[in-house]
Amino acid sequence: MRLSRYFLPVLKEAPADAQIVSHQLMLRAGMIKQNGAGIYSWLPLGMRVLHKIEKIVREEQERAGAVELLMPTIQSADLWKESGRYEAYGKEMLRIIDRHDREMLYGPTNEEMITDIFRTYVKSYKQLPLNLYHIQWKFRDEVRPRFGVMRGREFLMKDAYSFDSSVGAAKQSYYRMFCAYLNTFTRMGLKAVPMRADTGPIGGDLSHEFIVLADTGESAVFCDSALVDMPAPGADLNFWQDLLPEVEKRTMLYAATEEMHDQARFEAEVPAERRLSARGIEVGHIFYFGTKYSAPMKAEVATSEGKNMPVEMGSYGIGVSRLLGAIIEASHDEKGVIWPSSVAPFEAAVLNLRADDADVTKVCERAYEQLQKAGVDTLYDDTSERPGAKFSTMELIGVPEMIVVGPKGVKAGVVEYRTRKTGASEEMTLESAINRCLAGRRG
Ligand code: 5CA
Repeated sequence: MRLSRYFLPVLKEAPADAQIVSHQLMLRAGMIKQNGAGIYSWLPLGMRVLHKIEKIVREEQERAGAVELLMPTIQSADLWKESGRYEAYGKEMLRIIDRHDREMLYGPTNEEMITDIFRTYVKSYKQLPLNLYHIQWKFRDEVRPRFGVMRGREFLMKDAYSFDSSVGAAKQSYYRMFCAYLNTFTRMGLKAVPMRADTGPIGGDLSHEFIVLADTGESAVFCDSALVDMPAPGADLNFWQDLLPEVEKRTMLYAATEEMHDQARFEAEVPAERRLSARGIEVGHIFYFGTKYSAPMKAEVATSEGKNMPVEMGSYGIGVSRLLGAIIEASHDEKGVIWPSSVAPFEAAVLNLRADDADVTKVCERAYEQLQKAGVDTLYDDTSERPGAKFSTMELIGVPEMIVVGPKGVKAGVVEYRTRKTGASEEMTLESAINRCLAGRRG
């Protein structure tokens, strides 16, 4: 992408009401624009990151056996009356009356709708296990929308729903998502710790939140630091074996959110030097709730004995739009965002320090073309801004790698290669700099 043709409205100052660094940086880097309380437009740069996060989420969902579909944002109240949640959900639900006086709502979650889809088509245990997911906008009329995309009213969620014919099988579905979540967040450069959690309005008796540790997190959390240091299961994990050992390795270590915390147990189970009390951002939440929806909504399957039973269910959410905020909270400095390559809006940048110099421009064009040919998402700053402003913008938006081309270097046959994370800069030939960008992207 040529910057001269792009739309990147960066700001010098963040609006005063942005309280946390991720919100300030997202506004300053021209990623989002607020349109109302807790409602945002995704400007081109923000949308790129959103898409990269979605892609990782999709790949890891599919690896764990989940199948994508897409349900609408607007739902009929009738389904929610069947499950008994229509009244119970309260003021967080945005209720709408259509022209025929039908009660509708903007979906805050999709347990009812997916249960309705399931009961229409699936009748036998032979069609199970099944896990269906979508990535769709949700609306929750939060009392206090704040911190930008962290607690929005309209936000993007990945929600998956599992269906099984026994409690044992349903637990394995839960464990598959548990492991998939660890892999997903690791690929985004995050350390997300699974913690026992309260189930709230979704319900059920088994639930974990995935928490990214950050000072600005909304919840207080307590855990064994060994859990933070434990690596994710990794892409080689066989999702179709018994995953209980993989899950237990983690759940045997103490970790709890404020609502579930038991100080006496914490002190008894965790050696003093490993007791971590911190703040955290909830980026994912998984639930096993058995027949809470399938029983009232009569989503039944025939068992091998020919009897009908309500299907065993779980649901699994990831805050896709919230993840942008969480990643920035975990990875930034005083100059701006430091994106991990996997989610960076652009993987590399080419900086032309003298757009009016034909030789410099020729080298830049070559660099841009070669990077693009190699499949590297590249932003080419071909504008005539001053060098200082160009560097500041690149640092603010956090492009991981940069090739800087100026007249002195071109005469000497070299360019400058810089990494955003360390700020380190080296002179080298254009070919070497391009190879470094390709290697950085793989690493
Ligand atoms: N139906 C279940 C699982 S699919 C569910 O809705 N779970 S949830 O309420 O915990 O939401 C799932 C994830 O969405 C949360 O872990 C969080 O990361 C994200 N989320 C929830 N509310 C908001 C919000 N107001 N703004 C941004 N992200 C949110």
